[in-house]
Amino acid sequence: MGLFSKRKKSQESVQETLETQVENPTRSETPEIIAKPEIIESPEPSKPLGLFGKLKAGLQKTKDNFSEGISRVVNSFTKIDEEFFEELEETLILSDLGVQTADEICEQLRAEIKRVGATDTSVITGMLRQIITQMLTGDNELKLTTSPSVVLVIGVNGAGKTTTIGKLAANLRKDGKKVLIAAADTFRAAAIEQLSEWANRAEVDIVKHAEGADPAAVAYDACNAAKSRGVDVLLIDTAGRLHNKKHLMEELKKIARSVNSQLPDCSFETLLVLDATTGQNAVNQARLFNQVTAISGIALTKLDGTAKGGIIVSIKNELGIPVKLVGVGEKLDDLQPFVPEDYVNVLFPDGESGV
Ligand SMILES: Nc1nc2c(ncn2[C@@H]2O[C@H](COP(=O)(O)OP(=O)(O)O)[C@@H](O)[C@H]2O)c(=O)[nH]1
Ligand SMILES: [Mg+2]
Repeated sequence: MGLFSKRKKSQESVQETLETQVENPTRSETPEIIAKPEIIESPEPSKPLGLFGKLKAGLQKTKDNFSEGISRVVNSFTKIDEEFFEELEETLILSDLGVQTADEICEQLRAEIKRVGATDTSVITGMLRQIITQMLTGDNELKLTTSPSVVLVIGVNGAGKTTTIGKLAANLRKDGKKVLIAAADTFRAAAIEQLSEWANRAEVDIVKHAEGADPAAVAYDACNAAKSRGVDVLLIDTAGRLHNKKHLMEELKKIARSVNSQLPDCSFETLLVLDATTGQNAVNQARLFNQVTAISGIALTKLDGTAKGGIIVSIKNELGIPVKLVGVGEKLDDLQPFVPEDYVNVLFPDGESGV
């Protein structure tokens, strides 16, 4: 049983019509949305790590930052008082959970402490585990309930869309799914070539047109091909260099219309790819994109190169968009379904939980 299919439980298929998915109103034009990535260190030579091992290795910097900060606060206070909460909240903010989420976590913690009548800090880590797990849980799986299902992949240039599509295609194929990729980022010939290489590596088919072609036409052809070839999942790559919300919205609407006309009842995901190294800026990007189109899930890339993995919590808590996939490296097998319990277990390993 494969990595992606084994987590598939009974789930309602969200078959919203594509028209309603892209109907969010546009606002005034916004400044160009640009990712500001940190320098990523080259990946370590590969050892055979399991899925959890890879996640753990990928989250190492986040763990160092986050759990060591929490342990320091918990260990330096014996009593739970206002000063303790102030320190804790500051530590959560410094771990990239964002002000709003850090505040909400502390509020929930206060309520729980009151409920159980706790007075010393030994219970804190266990409570934090529970609160954060709960915040992250809900709708974490990609919905691929029809054949074909469609995943439209959006995000700013450099976020990791093309790479994520390649990895996802490989994972799904390993799970026994028939996958097709659509090269709807037609802006540069190099983008089409890059995606073709990933399709080769993942051993899946690709539908592409020439550079400068209409992305909606590529999507249209890809949907037809998906139907006629008995494809299970169609992954659509898009360009990330659109300069304003109106343009982006129109582009995505056109692509969605193509899909809707060819595969009217398909299971449809709009996956926003975010670069974790950009920290809270990624949360702002998600907010902007969500005004342009209804995002159904997030793929958070480059967790392996950053201590800012805490943003997973603020994305879910502040925007209500579930993280569904995490990228922990540049290789074909460096994409994982996001499992909240595993994430929390990496950040608070057993034995440090205080429970
Ligand atoms: N370390 C690391 N690098 C990644 C990850 N995902 C993508 N990248 C790198 O990010 C860069 C941009 O990726 P690309 O897929 O071309 O982004 P796109 O412009 O959104 O399509 C490439 O060099 C990728 O190898 C990841 O999870 N970890
Ligand atoms: Mg690309």
